[in-house]
Amino acid sequence: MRGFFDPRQLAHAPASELHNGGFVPYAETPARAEAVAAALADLERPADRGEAPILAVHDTGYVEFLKTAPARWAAAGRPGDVIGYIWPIAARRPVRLERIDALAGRYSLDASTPLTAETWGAAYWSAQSVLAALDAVRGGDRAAFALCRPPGHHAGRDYLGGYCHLNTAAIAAQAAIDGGMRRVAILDIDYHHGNGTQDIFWSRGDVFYASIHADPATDYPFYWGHADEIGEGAGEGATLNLPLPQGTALDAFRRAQHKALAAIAAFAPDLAIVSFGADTYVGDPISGFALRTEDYETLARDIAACGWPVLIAMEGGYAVDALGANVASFLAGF
Ligand code: OKP
Ligand code: ZN
Repeated sequence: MRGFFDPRQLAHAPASELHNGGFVPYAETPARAEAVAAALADLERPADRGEAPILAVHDTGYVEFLKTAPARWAAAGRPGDVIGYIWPIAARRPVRLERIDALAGRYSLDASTPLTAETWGAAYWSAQSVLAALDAVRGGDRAAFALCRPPGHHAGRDYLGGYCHLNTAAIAAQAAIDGGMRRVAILDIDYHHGNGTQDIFWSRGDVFYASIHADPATDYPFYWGHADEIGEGAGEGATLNLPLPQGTALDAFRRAQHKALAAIAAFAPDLAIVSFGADTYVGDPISGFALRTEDYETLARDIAACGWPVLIAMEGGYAVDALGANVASFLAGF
């Protein structure tokens, strides 16, 4: 299977994140991507397909914010990485936002995703990696892998959060549709619910979003991912949430994935995009499921058996020492 990654994705390295009342080392490290790259032979560098496929999903003002916020932060005399502290919880009236702090709140979901001067470049190449993998599948490959880092599934049209800035799975889905595919399914099997992906396609009937994740009653992102969230308008029924309790191991996870695959099969997609997180691993430091390395191959075989072309986009996975083996196991299932 071809895989894509650009070393410029490594440059984003915030110092810390706000966690349980204090600043702790940032969990979404460059070492994660290095571990995956080391475990997979010959990842290819993506070509540059430009900003248009990014802007087909993301708001122009938001993209401008990602590019310029670090310089504005520095110009305001601030130390460290850009981080918001005030959020517009009510309706967003079109008020003029002048201060960097106002913008940081406007364009973010949480305070666990600081921006550095290198963030835009890393996110840009993460998006280019997923677009390159899409082209491999469009060219006839049964499956292709994008080592997306930073990850994408918490990022919405106009907000970052959960270590995510550009929604790579959504960018690939939109590019697939714009390239002539009629229906795309996204299967999100990261430990966390992909609130950004769900939000982007919430009212759309051409992109099916199915997610298996830790119950938002106990886990980030808390506000989204409940079973009764099913989409609306043309998208009603095109969102499927399968929350599972902490402690979930292979059997229950696999049963949930069978449900998701059956729903996707009924949707009859031209392409399946898998938002793959290995933070479902038993040894993950920030998560609570109990999958083992060999389980990823089993889950991948179940997906491959459905017969759709598959684009695999990397999301989370924070047990760095096991991450390469876990991703290799998943890819082996295809
Ligand atoms: C990203 B992905 C407070 C805890 C919040 C955010 C988790 C983001 C996971 N620092 N952590 O879905 O793997
Ligand atoms: Zn996750």
